[in-house]
Amino acid sequence: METIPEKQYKTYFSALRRGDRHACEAIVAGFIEAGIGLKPLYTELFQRSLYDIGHLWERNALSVATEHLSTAITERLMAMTYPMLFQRDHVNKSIAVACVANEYHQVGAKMVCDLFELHGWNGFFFGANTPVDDLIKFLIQTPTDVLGLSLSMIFNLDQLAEAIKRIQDAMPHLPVLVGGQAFMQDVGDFFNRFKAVRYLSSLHEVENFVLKVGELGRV
Ligand code: B12
Repeated sequence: METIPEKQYKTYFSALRRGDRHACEAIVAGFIEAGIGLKPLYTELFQRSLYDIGHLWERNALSVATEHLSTAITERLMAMTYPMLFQRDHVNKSIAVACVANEYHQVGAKMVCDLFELHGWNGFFFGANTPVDDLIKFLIQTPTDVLGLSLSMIFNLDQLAEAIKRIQDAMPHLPVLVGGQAFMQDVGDFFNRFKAVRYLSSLHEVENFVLKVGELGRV
């Protein structure tokens, strides 16, 4: 099963909106049972529904409480995919994924980390608002092959630039992936300021990256 039928999306969205976790779980369990891939489940169900929640929230058509509840339910539902994630052999590569300080949107970052794990990588997911000093300490103690940094809010762009500068000063050869909705806006000369920083706009591009690394045997 490779896509989510529109009718089932609507049923799911309506359950999510009213905070009916059990109905959402039953729908997701049905998709997993039917052999849905991780990418369509994450993008066509979870991401799409959170974007739709965001649109309603922006128009004051639903409350902050409903948005929080929908996000919390989604994060729980993502855990249902764990049996899918660890079926493949390990490939002896690892990725760390984090959001920089003051960046609280962590769901997309988690999806990216999970997709690497699906392909046999070891994933270290730090989540929202990660202090850069602590991240650097971790990366020195536990070398990883790639670092992923997620940015949703353009007002955190300077935080991200500062974090990348400090990380690359400490680990000049660590490849850095960036992504998130902030990059859909004008980020000025952001990418000219760094070497080895790559923007991937979707889980599809993330998967192509992982497959390419697999073919080349190196990042
Ligand atoms: C949930 C949510 C929150 C939650 C987040 C909680 C959590 N646990 O993550 C909370 C309540 C904290 C929050 C706060 C705020 N939010 Co908010 N939030 C959302 C909402 C509804 C969903 C976010 C989400 O999970 N999306 C789903 C994920 C899967 O999508 P994604 O992040 O785009 O990730 C995908 C890609 O971008 C990419 N990707 C993401 N990260 C990475 C990293 C790498 C390395 C790579 C390669 C790829 C990649 O892959 C992912 C999978 O496809 C969005 C609506 C929306 N459009 O997303 C608003 C939204 C992002 N928020 C918004 C706003 C305004 C805010 C606040 C400023 C509100 C306020 N006044 O306080 C604060 C800012 C907080 C902060 N400093 O970070 C606006 C941003 C508008 C704008 N253009 O800047 C949005 C778009 C809502 C809206 N329509 O107005 N929010």
